[in-house]
Formats: sequence, C-alpha cells, structure tokens
Amino acid sequence: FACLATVSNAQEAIYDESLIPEFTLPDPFTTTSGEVVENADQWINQRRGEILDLFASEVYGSAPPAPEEVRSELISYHANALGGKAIREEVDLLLGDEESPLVARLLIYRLQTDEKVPAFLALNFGGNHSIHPDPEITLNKNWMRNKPASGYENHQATEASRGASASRWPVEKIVERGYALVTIYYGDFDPDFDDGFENGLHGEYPGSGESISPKDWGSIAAWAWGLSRALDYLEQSPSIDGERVAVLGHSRLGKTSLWAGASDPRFALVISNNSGCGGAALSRRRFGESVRRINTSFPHWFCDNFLKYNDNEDELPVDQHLLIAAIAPRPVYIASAEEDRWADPHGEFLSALHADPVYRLLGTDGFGGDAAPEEMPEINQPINSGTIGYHIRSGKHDVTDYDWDQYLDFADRHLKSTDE
Ligand code: GTR
Repeated sequence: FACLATVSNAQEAIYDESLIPEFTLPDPFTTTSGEVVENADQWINQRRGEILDLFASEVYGSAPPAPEEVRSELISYHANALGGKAIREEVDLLLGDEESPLVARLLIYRLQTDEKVPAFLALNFGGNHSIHPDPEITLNKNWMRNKPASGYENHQATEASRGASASRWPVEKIVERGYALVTIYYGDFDPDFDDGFENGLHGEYPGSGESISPKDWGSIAAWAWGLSRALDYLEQSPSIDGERVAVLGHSRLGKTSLWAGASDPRFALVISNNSGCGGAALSRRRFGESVRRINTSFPHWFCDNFLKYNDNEDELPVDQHLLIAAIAPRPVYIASAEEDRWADPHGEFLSALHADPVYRLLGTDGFGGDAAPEEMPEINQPINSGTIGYHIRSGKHDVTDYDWDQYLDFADRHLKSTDE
C-alpha cells in the first residue's frame, strides 16, 4: 500500500494484480441508508434512482433536462449510397438558442426498406467524414484533437482525413445486417479540451449559474446528453425504430455510452468498447489508469466532485459495477482487449460479474446465461449467451471487425427476436 501513497501522475501505474489493495465494493442491494433491497420493485423504484443520482453528483455531473421540442433539419439525402446498397442522410440537430443554436450533424446509413430498422448510434472521434471514404459526407470543420492519423492539422480536419477511421466502422456490413448506423462527431456536442465550461453544450446550457458547481456536468455527461438528444430525433423518425437503438462507444466514448445507457432508459442495448477507467473498469482496483491519473490528464471529463476520490477510491459511494447494474434489465455488452492493460480488462470483466445479481433479480439470464462465469474467459472466447455479454479479444486498444461481429450477433439476439 505504501507504494500507492506515492503514486502521482508522473509515476508508474499499477500493472501487477498483487499490488492491488484489498477493497470492498458498494453492495448493489444495500441503500445509502442501510436498507436491504429484496425485490425487483425496490431495486427499480428506490435503489436504481439513488445510484444514478450518486453517479450524477459524484462522477459525471448533472445534465439539464431534455428540451421540450426536437429541432432538426435535413441537410442531404442520397438514395443510392454505398454503390446503391443504402440510403445516406445527414440531419442537423439544433440545440439551445433559437437564433444561433448549437448544431450536431447526424450521418445515417440505412437499408432501402419500408420497414423501420433497428440502429446503432455511436459518436465518432474524427468527424463523420472519417468513418467512410464516401466523398459526399460533409467534412467537419469543428475543432479536432490532432490525431496520430494523417489528415488533421492545427486542430482541423483536412480532405486527407476522409475515411481515416474506416477500419473501425464496417458500414456496409452493419447495413447489410439490417441495422441503420447513426453517427455524430463528439466535438459537435462538446470539444474535447478543458475550456472551463465555455463552449459546446456547456456554453449553451450553463449549469447552475455564474460559477461552476462541483456537480456540474463534465464532457462525458455532455456527450451522453447529446446521444439522448439524437435518440429524441430517432424516436420521431419514420425509418428508424426508436425502441431498438443500441448505443455504442469506444474508450472515452465507451464511458459515454455506458453513462448514456444508464441515465436514459430508452436505449435498448448498450455497448462499451475498451472503456476502462470511469467506464466499465472498477475504480477501486486502481489498475492501469487510476482516478487521479484520469482527473489529471482530463480534468474536463468528470464533475469536480470526482476529484475527491483521487487516491481515495474507497470513499466512492459507487463503483462501476453499479453503472452496469443501472442499465439492467436491458442488454449490455462489455469488450476488452488483451493489450489494453491501461483500461484494466480484468476490472471490466469484474464489473459485469458484480452487476450479474441485479440482472438476475430483474428476471433476466444475467451474465453467462445459466450461471455467471467463475473466471475471465480465454482470449477471443466471447461470453454472449446472457443479457450481459463480454469478450476480451487479442490485440490493442481499438475497435475491430471482431468486436463488431460480436455486437451484431448480440444485437440480433436481443433486438430482432421474433416474439416481440
Ligand atoms: C486515454 C485515456 C483513456 C481513454 C483513451 C481514449 O488517453 O487515458 O481513459 O479514454 O484515452 O479515449 O482513447
């Protein structure tokens, strides 16, 4: 434990299971006042709300209420995209100020069919135009992080960034499997740098007033809120089934998809790809990225109250298994990667495992179907028969075809069942 006390941001992270201090996770079935949750009603009506409030006040920050009306504008429509296989649309969501709203642009690919299709909704890191080389996707002009990939200069995307992230987005396959893909550049909602709550949704909806309160929403909450606003739009769409929308995200956007899915019960399925600290990984393990490290590198992601838990994880009134549990009984899939030790694959698996009793209380088949797994599965051996899915694949921090193949199978099972 002595070594932990000296861990500062510049020092080495823990990568050895034997250095993890002993800890006790908050019990899903004991309320803050010490009452024991005995049945599903009590979980849903009492404990779940309490957990969501704690995540809002101590971890991600509180978001404003949903706007009363959905404002949108069709920007482009192409009936024969992807070589004639799909419809491609761009739709602007207009948020906040009537005169000069914040604009978030949805890029949608879907099959040409009269039936409403289920959808994957996911934020992207490099602009909508980065997900596919399709030259007609609008090039995003907003502030971008400079990416290691070519095509980004001085925080701006250039033409050379078209399709830069295409390996993470098997668009044709998703559409052929009968799903719409809906994606939005995350920086349309909130640019990913610490600007003291000035720009993006923070500027549009200034939380509690003149000064920033320790509970005001960080960027993860803003991105998650943006996903809910996209769902507002999809619910009204004549071509997409708003009741069958899976929300998916990678890394910081995986943290975001989990918070979106937990805080907005309209999401039918939730997918976390390599989300790590502040996502699926248990904070108390302090393995790889710790609370202090994440708060130091990315002070704008969480609310200021989260700083209280730097080197003080045991005082957190929640841990990330409760975030997964708050999604129950809806299906959730957590994916890790073998070389992504920074995101603590074992801690991600344990969150799924410790959420399992809640899924079972709510009448689902939980993690692993008949019985929860006793140990982490082997590499590339998904556990996907229950309502909680999990895999650890070979390779690094990324989204690969292997990951998508599992998500598509999982979604087929949960969003396309014939007895609906
Ligand atoms: C890392 C960060 C992780 C993860 C990742 C990403 O630098 O430490 O928490 O979010 O970025 O989003 O790519």
